Amino acid sequence: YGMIFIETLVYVVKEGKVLLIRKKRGLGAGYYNGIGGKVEDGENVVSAAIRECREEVGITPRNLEWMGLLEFWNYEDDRVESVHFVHVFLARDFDGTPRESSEAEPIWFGIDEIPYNNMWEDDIMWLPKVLSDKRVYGRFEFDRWRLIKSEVYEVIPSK
Ligand code: 6U4
Ligand code: NA
Ligand code: NA
Repeated sequence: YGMIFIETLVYVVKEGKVLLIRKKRGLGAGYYNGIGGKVEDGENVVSAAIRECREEVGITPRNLEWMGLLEFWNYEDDRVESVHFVHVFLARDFDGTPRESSEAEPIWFGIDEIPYNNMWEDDIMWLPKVLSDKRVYGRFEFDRWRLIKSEVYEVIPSK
C-alpha cells in the first residue's frame, strides 16, 4: 500500500484577482497552483497552510476560510502508489508582500484569466466553485499521473 499525505492548498483572493504560484520544483513543477504543501508532524492543517504561505511566497494569510477537501488517489497499474488528502482554503487578506522563493514564483491572475491549461487537469472542475464561495469535495484517480476518474460535489451548508 502506498503513502498517505495530508496537504494544504491556499487561494489568496483580493481585488478581483487570485494569487497563484508557478511551482519551480517537485510535484507539478512548471504548473500554476495554489500555495501549499504537506502537513508536518506536530502541526494542524491551518498552521501548515499558514507556514506554506510564508515559506513559498513570504506572506501571512489573515483569515483562512476552509473551502473543502480533495482526494487524489494515484495508481501505478492496480496498486495505490499514494493518496493525497488536500484541504483547500481561501484567504481574502494577508500581511506582507508576495515574493519569489526557491520553490515558487507568485503571480496575480484576474479571476477570468486563470491559466487552467497550465494547471492540474482537475483544477477546472472545482476551483471555479471555490472562487464563487462554494465548498467542495472532490475525489480524483490518477494512473501514473494521468487523470482517469473524477467526482466533484458541492458541499451543502448545514442550517
Ligand atoms: P516538499 O518539497 O516535500 O515539502 P510540499 O511543498 O510539501 O513538498 P508537494 O511538492 O508534494 O508538497 O506539493 C503538494 C501540493 O500539491 C499540495 O499543495 C497539493 C498540491 N497538489 C497535488 N496534486 C494536485 C492536484 N491534482 N491539483 C491541485 N493541487 C495538487 O490543484
Ligand atoms: Na510547499
Ligand atoms: Na512542504
